[in-house]
Amino acid sequence: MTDRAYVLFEEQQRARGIDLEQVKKQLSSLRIETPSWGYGDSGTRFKVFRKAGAPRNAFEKFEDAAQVHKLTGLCPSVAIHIPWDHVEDYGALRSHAEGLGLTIGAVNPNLFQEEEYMLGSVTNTDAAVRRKATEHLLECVDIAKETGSRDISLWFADGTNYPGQGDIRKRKAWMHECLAEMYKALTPRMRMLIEYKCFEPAFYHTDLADWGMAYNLALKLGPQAEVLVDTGHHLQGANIEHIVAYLIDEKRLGGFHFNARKYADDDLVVGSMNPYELFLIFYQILCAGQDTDEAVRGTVDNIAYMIDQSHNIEMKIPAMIRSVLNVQNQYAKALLVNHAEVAEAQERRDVLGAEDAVRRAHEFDVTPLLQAIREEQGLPADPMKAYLESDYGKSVMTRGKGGAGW
Ligand code: LRH
Ligand code: MN
Ligand code: MN
Repeated sequence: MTDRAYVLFEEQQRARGIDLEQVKKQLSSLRIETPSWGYGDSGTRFKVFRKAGAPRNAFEKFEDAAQVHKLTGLCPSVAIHIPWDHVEDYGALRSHAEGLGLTIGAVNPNLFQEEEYMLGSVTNTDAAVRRKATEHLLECVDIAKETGSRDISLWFADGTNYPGQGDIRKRKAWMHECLAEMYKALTPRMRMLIEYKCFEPAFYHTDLADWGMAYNLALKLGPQAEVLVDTGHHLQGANIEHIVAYLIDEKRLGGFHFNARKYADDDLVVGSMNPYELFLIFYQILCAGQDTDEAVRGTVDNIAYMIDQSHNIEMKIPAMIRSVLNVQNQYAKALLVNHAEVAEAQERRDVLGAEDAVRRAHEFDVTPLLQAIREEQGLPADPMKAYLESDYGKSVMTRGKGGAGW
């Protein structure tokens, strides 16, 4: 590598005691799953702007996702959402994905769009509705078997809007009962990733409002149930990296849904507003990755990094490219933390020294490093530019308007 910027970067990092070969190895193994629903026409409750060229079905969503992987080398799997991505033959969808160099990732059941679920799905007072919801969960386990998916991500819109509207403790028991039935249907390699959200669409109480409730449920279900941290699902000021460190230490962090949190749930580009938070999340993960406890390291190795964004005004494929590049960027910066330096400062009880050792890593421009890696992997140095200069965006215009929404 003769690029001057990279030579300088290499010198600078070696002088700090950073093993760049190791950094490159870790960077090269980063995988970020993209969501099928991030490619289709989607939006907010106010308006969905229909875009020409939007994918019309699950097969076309995978074609768009393949572009993101082709240019970034980061996204070989795509999460699906059922029934948004319902197809007659999941084997055919799987072959289509594989033909594009992709695999089908997490299966996401949808328990929030049927009339019957207005007052809850797995927490509904009506046993017939809970049965219907459980059947859908079981259907998703079967789909996961066909698609070869390991993970089933569970997010529930369940909750109440007013005090007294529901019996909170009964709802808790019903949810546990339905999920325990689902748990029994899992194959040994499958995982249930349980997502929590502090509010919305219910505004008085959410049945799984925070990581503690999701963790408690996972504990009760068994070792194949883990917690999924959606970065958009916290109250302002929540220290997400603390939650991450805690869950890894308890060996129950299953994965992430990345997006940008401007209020609570939203679907804006991850890293666009608070990249330092993302960096600090990765810093905690990397700290845990050095743990002497093999089980903690095993948890770290199995974290599923996923994007959960439904872009409204953005161009879908470029927005997804931007998102995964932002994640890669912050991960690269976190890899530059000198952990020995932090430990020494902690030992000296040097508060500012420790903070400085962490923050300094964030201040490096990692562009030369990422470009070097992309060059080594035969990828475009600037994936966004490469996409915008490609004809793919134009070629999908034959699809016309009226694509698949969510
Ligand atoms: C709603 C939500 C949730 C799910 C996704 C499909 O909050 O964003 O995070 O994972 O829809
Ligand atoms: Mn989510
Ligand atoms: Mn969400």
